[in-house]
Order: sequence, then structure tokens, then C-alpha cells
Amino acid sequence: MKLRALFILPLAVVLLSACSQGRNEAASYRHAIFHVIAWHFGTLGAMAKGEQPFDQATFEKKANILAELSTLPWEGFQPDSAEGSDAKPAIWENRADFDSKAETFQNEARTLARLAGEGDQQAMFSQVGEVGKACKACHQEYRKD
Ligand code: ASC
Repeated sequence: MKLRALFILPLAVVLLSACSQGRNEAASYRHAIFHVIAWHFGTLGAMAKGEQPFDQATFEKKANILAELSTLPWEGFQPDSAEGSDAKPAIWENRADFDSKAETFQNEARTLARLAGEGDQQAMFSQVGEVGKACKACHQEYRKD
């Protein structure tokens, strides 16, 4: 009996962690999207701060990519997918607030893409700040440190 437990316990641990990995496909999905978002937003931020030379075509392209990407992570916030991720359970306790912050981020990203198309540098750079604020608003409340 003892010997059997010796084999069954580790097996149970492996199976359970495989299950939770499966469940956290949702977390992996949203994490991947946020990673790509951070990559493109990083360039936009660097241009807005003068840390990287401004290039209209690059800015516009990345602003458009960002607007598209901003719509993608949310389906990854499925119920019971907080575990093992940076997402706080508060997301699922305050879902309406979380959704409205997600909506704000998408709106700000869309505005940035529109402004990028219009080519007014000052407006574009200041809108990068608004997008950053929208990132931060959600991270402060709903992402673990
Ligand atoms: C990023 C990034 C964030 C946000 C945030 C904006 O590029 O990875 O989490 O911008 O810093 O305030």
C-alpha cells in the first residue's frame, strides 16, 4: 500500500499540473498578446519621449498594429484562469470595472491610430501618454506586482 502511494502521488502531481497548464492556456494566450503589445508600444513610447528618432511610417504602422492587438487579450480572461498568472482574482470579482478599463484601453489605442493617420506629431505623442495611462489603470488594480 505504501509502495503504491509512492508511485501514485507523484503521478497525481504530474497529472494535476498538466491539467492546470491546460487551463492556463488562456493565461498563456493573453500573456503572449500583452508581450507583443509591449513590444510595439515600446517603440511608440520611445519615439514620443525622443529616445528614438521619429519616423512617421513606423509610428503609423505600429499604432495600427496596437489598435488591432488591443482587441485581442480579453477573451483570454476566462473564469478560473488566474492561477499561476499575473492576473489578480479581483478581475473576476469586479468584472464590469475590468471590462470598462479594457474598453478604455481599446478606445485610446484606436484614437492613437487615427491621430497617427492625421500626422500631427504633438497630438500623437500626447496620445501615447493616454494609452500608457490606460495600461497603468488596469495594471495597478488587476495585475500582481
Ligand atoms: C508598457 C508596458 C506597460 C505599460 C505601462 C504604461 O510598455 O509594458 O505595462 O507600458 O508602463 O504606464
